[in-house]
Amino acid sequence: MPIALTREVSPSIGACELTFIERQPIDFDRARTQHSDYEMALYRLGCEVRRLPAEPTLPDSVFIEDTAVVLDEVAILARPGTPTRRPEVPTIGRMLEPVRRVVPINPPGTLEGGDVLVVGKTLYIGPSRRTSANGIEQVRSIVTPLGYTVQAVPFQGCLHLKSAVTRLADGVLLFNPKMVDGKHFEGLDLVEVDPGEPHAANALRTGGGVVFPSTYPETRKRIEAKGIYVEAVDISELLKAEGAVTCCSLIYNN
Ligand code: CIR
Repeated sequence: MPIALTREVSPSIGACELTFIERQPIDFDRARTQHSDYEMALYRLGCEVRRLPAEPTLPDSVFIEDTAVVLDEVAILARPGTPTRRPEVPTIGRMLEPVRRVVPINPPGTLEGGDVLVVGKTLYIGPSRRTSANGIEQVRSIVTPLGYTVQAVPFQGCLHLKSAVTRLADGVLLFNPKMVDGKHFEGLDLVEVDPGEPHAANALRTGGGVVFPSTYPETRKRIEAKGIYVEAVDISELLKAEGAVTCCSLIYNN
C-alpha cells in the first residue's frame, strides 16, 4: 500500500505565495473540509494516509509535494525557490529518514517537487522561478547512478511543470499544449486538456485511478474516455492558493 503524506491546511493559508493568480479570500474551514475529502479520495484509491499537523506560521505548508521527491531508492529533499517555503522542509526530512536515504539539494541550487514529473525511470524537470538549472544538475548527479534519466522540460504560463503536465496512467500523460510542448514526451500517449479548461492539466495518479478536481468536467470526460477511473474532488479553496491535486500529498512506496 503506498503511503500518502499530507499536512493539514495552515490557518495562515490566506497569506500564501501567489505568482500567476490574483489574491482572493480563502475560507479556511472550507479549505480544511476539502483537504480531508481529498485525503479520503486517496484512501479510496488505496493509499495509507499519514497526516502531519498544521504549521500555523507556514501558509503554504499544505502543499507538501514541493518539499521532496521520493523515489524507491532515495528521497531528495527540496530547496524551494521561494525562501518563505524553506522552513517547511526539515520536518519532512525527519519523516523520510527512517524509510529512505535522504539527500538534500544544496545552495545555490533550488528545486520544488511540483517541477518534477516522474515517469518510470525518467525524471522530467521544469526549470522555473522555483527550480534552478543548478538544482536540476544536483538531481541528475543523485539519480543517474540509480539508473534514472533526467530531462529538462521548458514550460510557460504556470507555476510548476506539473501545472502543465501530469501522469494519468502507465504511458499516458495529461497536458496543456499552450504550457508545454508535447514533443518532449515522445513515445507517450498524450491527452490534451479541454481548451476551455486551461488549468486542468494537474491530475494525481495513484493506485487504481486519478484524483482530479471536479472544477474541470470536460477534461474529466477526456480522461474517462481513456478508461481511467476518476475520483473527483472539490478543491476550489486550495486552487485559490495556486494549489492543485498533486501538491497536497507526497506519495511513496512503503
Ligand atoms: C506556492 O506558490 O508555492 C503555493 N501557493 C502553491 C504551491 C503549489 N504547489 C504545487 O502545485 N506543486
